[in-house]
Amino acid sequence: MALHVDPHWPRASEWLTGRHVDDPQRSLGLIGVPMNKSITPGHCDQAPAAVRAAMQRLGTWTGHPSGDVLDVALKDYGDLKFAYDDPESADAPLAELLQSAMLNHDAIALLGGDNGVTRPGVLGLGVPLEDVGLITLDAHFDLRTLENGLHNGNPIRALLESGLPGQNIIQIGIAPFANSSDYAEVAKTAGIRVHTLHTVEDMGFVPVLTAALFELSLRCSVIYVDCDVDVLDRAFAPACPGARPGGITPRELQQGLYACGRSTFVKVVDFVEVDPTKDINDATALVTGQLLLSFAAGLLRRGT
Ligand SMILES: [Mn+2]
Repeated sequence: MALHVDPHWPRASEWLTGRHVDDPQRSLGLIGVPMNKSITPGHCDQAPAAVRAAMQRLGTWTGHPSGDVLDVALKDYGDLKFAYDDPESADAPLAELLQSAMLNHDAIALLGGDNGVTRPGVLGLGVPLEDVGLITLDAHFDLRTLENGLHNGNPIRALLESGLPGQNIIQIGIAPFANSSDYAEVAKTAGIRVHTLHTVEDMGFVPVLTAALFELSLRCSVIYVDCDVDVLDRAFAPACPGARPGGITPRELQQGLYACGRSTFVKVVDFVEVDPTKDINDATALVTGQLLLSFAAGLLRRGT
């Protein structure tokens, strides 16, 4: 399909390929991590390409007084090279790229891949785990046992066992009828703070997230945000195998990512669990692109 060209309407895909204002205020690195080792086999390895392609159909104007995402210089590092079905093979190359990229940017976005990305993402920060805060925006605990090896259902369990203190983990958006009592107990015992969709309903998604960012900023030097797109209602995220009816809306999640972008503590965010082969009318690829743009929009108000 030939795209209409309008010099007065920059596309987010141009921003991805390096277009920005002459004197950008902020800088964001993007790394594709096409991990694909899910409990239910799928094709999350296709997500980085699908999301980048969908950004041809998104613009850069934020709608906020902060203006336009073209004020953020984005550098796309392409897709990480590793064996996509072997999560541990991502550890060393991701740590190396992440730590060098973090020196050059205000923040880094990891474009998964399935949720297995979160484990090497957190470990790859190169920061002692007792100083790392982790916020998951996710319908699931991701605390399954490690007996069948690493996969998309156990990254948080693996991080606990690697030494990430449970008190440093806040999970927001945990869905009813999508988890088990046993794993809820694992979260409780580990000291993880859990905000189910019931809490989110009562207090609002953005207020709960803002409080989590503030709390972790008091006792951690770095915050990692894991955005599992399946926290959205299934109607808005048909490409996420784990999404269920009753999830949050795209606007709530966009506002949440904007809040994460504003926090100077958030150094890395991941976007995971999109399987483009299950998408309908590119709805999920488009919303994931919007979430990346919302985080970048937040960067423009970072520290304010
Ligand atoms: Mn997840």
